[in-house]
Amino acid sequence: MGQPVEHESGEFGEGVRSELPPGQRLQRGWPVMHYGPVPKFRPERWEFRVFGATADGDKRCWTHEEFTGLPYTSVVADLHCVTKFSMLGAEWGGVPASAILKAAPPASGVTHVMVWAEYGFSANLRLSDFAAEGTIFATHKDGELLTAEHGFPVRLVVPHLYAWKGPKWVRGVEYMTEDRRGFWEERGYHNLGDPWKEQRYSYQEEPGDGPEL
Ligand SMILES: Nc1nc2c(c(=O)[nH]1)N[C@H]1C(S)=C(S)[C@@H](COP(=O)(O)O)O[C@H]1N2
Ligand SMILES: [Mo]
Repeated sequence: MGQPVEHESGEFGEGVRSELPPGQRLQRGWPVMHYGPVPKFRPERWEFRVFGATADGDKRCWTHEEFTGLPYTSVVADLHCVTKFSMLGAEWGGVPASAILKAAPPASGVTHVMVWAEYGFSANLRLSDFAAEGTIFATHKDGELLTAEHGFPVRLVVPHLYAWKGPKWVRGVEYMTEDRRGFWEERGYHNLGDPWKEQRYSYQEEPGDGPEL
């Protein structure tokens, strides 16, 4: 499968090894990669919304101040861009997706979520991928607040999927009782996006991997 990569000692701690998924190459530094402009953060207008099929049928809304008061954790994760470069070993700090699920429980029929960002950018995820242990709404990277171009104030990181599944500038989560394609999933990218299976493009999808295109 992937080629083993050994980091210079000290960079990520002694003996830490990451692996590159098939077809990926290691990128030094941290490029900025997204479609469209970088949004301006307006704290008085910003809110984080959970809507759709919630357990009690109500929407849930957090101001920026409230959001930063949610449970905080950190996750070391790699970021694999489908254009074939990978950044390894960032430490992301923020609110685990599991904390959102706990604060705003989904209805029992929820199978997928749509994560919404500024300008209507979106990414769909299976509920199981969203609820996975490493999935985190990151506010910090390597101990510092995110920069605007990397998603300030909040970006999603889904360590086990390609990076487009993690919107920067997230504004909300929609609970869904059936799957629907997000921004890149409608535009030729794979509905599931597992880098270890090289699920890059929608033409690779097998029956059951996603809704009809
Ligand atoms: N809102 C938004 N988030 C996005 C994207 C985008 O176009 N818009 N691109 C994704 C892709 S393809 C990648 S590789 C990562 C890149 O994150 P970075 O700029 O912090 O390296 O952001 C992801 N999140
Ligand atoms: Mo990407």
